[in-house]
Amino acid sequence: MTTIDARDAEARQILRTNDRGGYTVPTHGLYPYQWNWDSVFAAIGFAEHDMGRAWQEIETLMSAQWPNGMVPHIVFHQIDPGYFPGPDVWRGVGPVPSSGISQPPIAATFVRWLLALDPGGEARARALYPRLVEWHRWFMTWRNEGGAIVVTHPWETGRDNCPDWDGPFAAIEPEGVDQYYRRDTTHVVEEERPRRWDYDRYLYLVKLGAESGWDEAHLGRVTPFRVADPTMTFTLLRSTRDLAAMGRDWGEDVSELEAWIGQMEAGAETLWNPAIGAHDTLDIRSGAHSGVVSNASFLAWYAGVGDDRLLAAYDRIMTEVRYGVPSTDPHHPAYEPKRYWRGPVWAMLNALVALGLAEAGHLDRARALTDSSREMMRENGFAEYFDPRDGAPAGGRNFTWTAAVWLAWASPNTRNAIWAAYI
Ligand code: 9WN
Repeated sequence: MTTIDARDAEARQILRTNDRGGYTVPTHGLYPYQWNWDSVFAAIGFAEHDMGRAWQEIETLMSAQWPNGMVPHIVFHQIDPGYFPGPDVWRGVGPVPSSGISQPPIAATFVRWLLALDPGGEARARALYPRLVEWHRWFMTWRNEGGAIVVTHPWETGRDNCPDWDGPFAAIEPEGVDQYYRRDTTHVVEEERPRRWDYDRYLYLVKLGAESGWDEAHLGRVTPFRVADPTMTFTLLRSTRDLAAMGRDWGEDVSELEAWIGQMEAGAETLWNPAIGAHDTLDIRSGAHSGVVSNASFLAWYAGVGDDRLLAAYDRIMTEVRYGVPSTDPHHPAYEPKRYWRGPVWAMLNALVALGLAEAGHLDRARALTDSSREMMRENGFAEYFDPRDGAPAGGRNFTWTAAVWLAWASPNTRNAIWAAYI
């Protein structure tokens, strides 16, 4: 039986091994570049033993910000043929080679946490502040549908192949996609990855964006894929609250941020689907809700808009699996417990759900989720994701964000003051 102490040491070692100098890769081989929200999780892991390195992780990410404010989802610092699609396919237009879409904007929240853990880092947080405001403004300008935040590619939500996209994807005929060779299935068995059907559509949407020079005004008009999403809406809402709190402390004018918060609170409500008792995605093109309860649905508490209406769905789903929170409701016909975002448990998402539950006063549930996640990682190590039936590890191994949330949240030896306040 692996002990908690042994896992602490292993988690630190994973962060060290995946460190490429100023930025961290999610895992060796499968993901050889800097990913946006992975890096932000890495930062909170580094904060356990190296605060300077924690700040640097987010600074490196933000240095890839585009002139229009967008912060890309992948930054291609050093070319690696082991990942597809690479920079030649994406054709990003920022200061560093990058993808052309963003990812869940959790950074402002984590910057506020780093500052709470390291008040001496105020100058670094202040330097990041205007860049974060610019990024949030990009979302509110280009991705704002009545206060709900939309994506133009599933990869943007970080929940690549969840069943929420099945409806909008069925309406897309991926014509004109050049022949391509996937690299992901050379690292991970096919059953744990998205299907070819999904990849054809992922690449169709990348091509559409790249050919437009990532012109958001143009894409907003022509793309067949425009879907309002709980991951984006809830993380941006939470991050904007944290950004406004920092700005207020520093005497900044935060009226624009406050207006965005009001808009997003209203927008979040448009994602509420009474048929499933949870927030889900809303396809702007067809007007249809997906009807899928996902782990992102339970980020409502983290966003400060979760109310007791959501508890029934949470309690039902958590009694159906040994390890929660499954990325797709096990009762949904599309549930697949080993296939990526169609069922498996993601520890880093659990960390945010647990914190939101605790902040909303649901302390027993927050502690139960923390305990079961700790057990899952202690037994099975730091995999990319886990099978909700038995915790079996799946996807990539030695994963940065899993190791990071172990250190910051799940390990009773090392958890930081943010989570320790409740759990
Ligand atoms: C595409 C790096 C990323 C995560 C995402 C996860 C996965 C990439 C892929 O890996 O996506 O961005 O190639 O499958 O879905 O959440 O940030 O860990």
